[in-house]
Amino acid sequence: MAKKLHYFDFNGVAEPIRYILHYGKEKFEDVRYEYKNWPMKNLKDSLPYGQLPLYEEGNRTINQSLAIARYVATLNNLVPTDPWEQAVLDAIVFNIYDFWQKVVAYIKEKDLTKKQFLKKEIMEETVDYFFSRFEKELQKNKGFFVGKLSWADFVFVGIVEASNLFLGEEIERKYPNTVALLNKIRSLPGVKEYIASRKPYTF
Ligand SMILES: N[C@@H](CCC(=O)N[C@@H](CS)C(=O)NCC(=O)O)C(=O)O
Repeated sequence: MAKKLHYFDFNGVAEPIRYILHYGKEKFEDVRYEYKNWPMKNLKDSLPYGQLPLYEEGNRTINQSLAIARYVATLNNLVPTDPWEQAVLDAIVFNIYDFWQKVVAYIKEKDLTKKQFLKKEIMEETVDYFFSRFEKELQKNKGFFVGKLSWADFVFVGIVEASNLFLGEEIERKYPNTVALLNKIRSLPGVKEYIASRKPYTF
């Protein structure tokens, strides 16, 4: 069945999905829309909730980046079978997205003074609040979120990279377990070749 992932021409919330699909050596069409042309009314109106990403498989579609990431991860043995571990990872990805929502608020803010304030808050408080906790999880689980590679690791790395793109920072700098996980995911077979072939992202 033909697989297609529709998203913008930057990393954002779709990059973890792209990473998982490449890691799984899945054949898929990586459909990218130029953000500067958004909103493309016809496309937006055709989307179930007016937003991207959208994942297509044959004649079926799903939206919501985490649902898509979890689904493609399941196809590639990146979701544990143990229900407790599954719930632990669900909690982790929601924690990662709680952090991401702060970055989204910064991205969306149009008022420059407020935007500066949000960035200062993220860099001086929010990053440490979340990343000190993520570090503890990684430390106690052999460098992963549940002791072995899982979909949460991909979501984490993708969100760190997306945050860096929009903030113009390297938020992982002070967090050694995070840096190690980034390097691990980026050098996985499939992911490594994809990164080497990808155009640099700008925003
Ligand atoms: N909760 C959704 C959020 C999707 C979302 O915010 N998409 C943004 C890009 S990251 C979008 O489509 N923005 C354009 C718009 O809302 O018109 C998810 O995780 O997939």
